Amino acid sequence: MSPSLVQLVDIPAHGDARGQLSVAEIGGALPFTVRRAYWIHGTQPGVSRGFHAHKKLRQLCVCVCGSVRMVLFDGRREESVVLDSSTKGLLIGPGLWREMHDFSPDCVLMVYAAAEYDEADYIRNRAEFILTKKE
Ligand code: T46
Repeated sequence: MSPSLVQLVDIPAHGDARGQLSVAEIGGALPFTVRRAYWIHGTQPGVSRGFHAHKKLRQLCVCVCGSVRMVLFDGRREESVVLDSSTKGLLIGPGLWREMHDFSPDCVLMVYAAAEYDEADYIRNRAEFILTKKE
């Protein structure tokens, strides 16, 4: 059986009477050194994002507030997962088409990336992405 495209990792939370503190660190939830972090927020109702793949980039996505549905496609199979917890991270490796749908108005999606921003690492055309899988 093929491995799942959706790779979720647990993010430990330290809760006490004051609230929660969640941790992503190397050797824990993070399997790579973080070179960049960005966050997606203020997404307008009905708007979807993503629609690209990365050639090399590895990322960990954590929905720290609200919810979003992530869709992953490897050129053959498509899988989807709703991220709605700050204690679950979605690892997305290279060679996966990703889309983000159904953002809640309060959604804040944190993304930890293994490399700096590089537009040359993106494949933004779905047909071109599918062709890379046939090479
Ligand atoms: C991904 C999904 C989950 C930068 O200048 N620096 C950055 O580090 C990033 C990530 C983006 N940008 C610029 C490029 C565009 O002009 O910000 C603009 C929006 O980026 P984009 O349309 O690629 O955003 P999303 O939400 O479609 O995709 C993003 C990431 O780009 C991508 O790596 O995997 O989130």
